[in-house]
Amino acid sequence: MYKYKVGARRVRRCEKGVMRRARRIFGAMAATLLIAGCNRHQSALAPFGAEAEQVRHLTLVLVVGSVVILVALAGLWVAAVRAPEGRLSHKGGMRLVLVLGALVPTLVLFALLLYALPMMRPRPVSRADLRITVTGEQFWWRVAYQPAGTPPVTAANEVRIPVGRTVAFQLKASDVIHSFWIPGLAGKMDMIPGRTNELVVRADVPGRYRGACTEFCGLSHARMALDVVAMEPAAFDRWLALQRRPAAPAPARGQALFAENGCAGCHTVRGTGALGTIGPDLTHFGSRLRVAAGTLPMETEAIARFIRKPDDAKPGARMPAFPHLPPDDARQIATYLQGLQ
Ligand code: HEC
Ligand SMILES: [Cu+2]
Repeated sequence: MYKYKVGARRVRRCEKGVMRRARRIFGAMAATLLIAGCNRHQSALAPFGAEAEQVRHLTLVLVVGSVVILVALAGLWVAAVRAPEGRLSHKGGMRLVLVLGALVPTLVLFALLLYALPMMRPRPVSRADLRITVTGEQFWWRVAYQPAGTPPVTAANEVRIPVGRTVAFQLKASDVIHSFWIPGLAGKMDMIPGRTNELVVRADVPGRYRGACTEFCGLSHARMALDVVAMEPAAFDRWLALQRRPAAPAPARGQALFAENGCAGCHTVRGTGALGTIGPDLTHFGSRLRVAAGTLPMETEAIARFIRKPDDAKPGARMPAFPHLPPDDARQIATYLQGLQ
């Protein structure tokens, strides 16, 4: 009797423990969902473009559809278990397996195919539409805007697009396979060396968003992000005209240090003597939102540290370190680069 009581108490205590743990796990899951739901910056469920809206729509149809099927199957299972003995025949069971196991899935999949195929047709592009070539590099993005009838404008690590207009991304890679994904704008598209893939999109909601490389491309693959700015068309045209201009640096010691340290061998600053093309174009570096493909904030200290030791922020980065550069010189160069608006 005594033993039994202790056992019951223990069981009760154990049950309480299980309940507490379950509550904690459910709480954590709910919190994760809530946090994920708050991210409207980089989320396929918070579309700002027509193509991503289709992806979201299709996801919704699939999720609701599969829940309906799951509930119907559970209902069937309950009915089968509860059926009085003798009501169910083997033949009837086999017929049910044939219908639900072969006929219904065939019909459902065929209907889904008919429903989804038209969504895969890309939006038509005309000669007047803006083309933007984006080339994946280890571990950054080379960008060239090609508005119809005018020479291209080079930039890097950020794309700006006009809302309401068709934009055709021409996607390439220079070294290994990368993948271009702006979840709020469209689905993924691979960037393959020696090929040009086209991704046609239309942004509908102005704002600041984020994209990322989604094909493992090396050590700093996870530090290969992309700021995306969707702008009103008139503001976009003004912005592009400014990007087209050469740099207008204010006189700064940083400019001389930039030349002396050989940075110009890899970086272009149009309008100065810097013509390198191995690294990102820095002509309007200061107008970018972030540094080194979304890795660092646009702040003097962060840039100076990156210049001296790029590996600290981006392991495996294809930019040599300049550890011998006095920190103050690095700060001077950073200030000069930030001034390139
Ligand atoms: C051998 C070529 C090479 C040299 C020399 C070089 N860089 Fe770079 N630089 C790169 C590459 C490649 C990247 C891209 C790194 C990444 O993000 O993965 C880069 C990135 C940068 C960035 C970030 C650009 C952006 O769009 O956010 C800055 C700033 C920069 N370099 C400044 C300098 C300065 C200043 C010097 C000279 C002290 C220098 N670089 C010398 C190749 C070079
Ligand atoms: Cu990549």
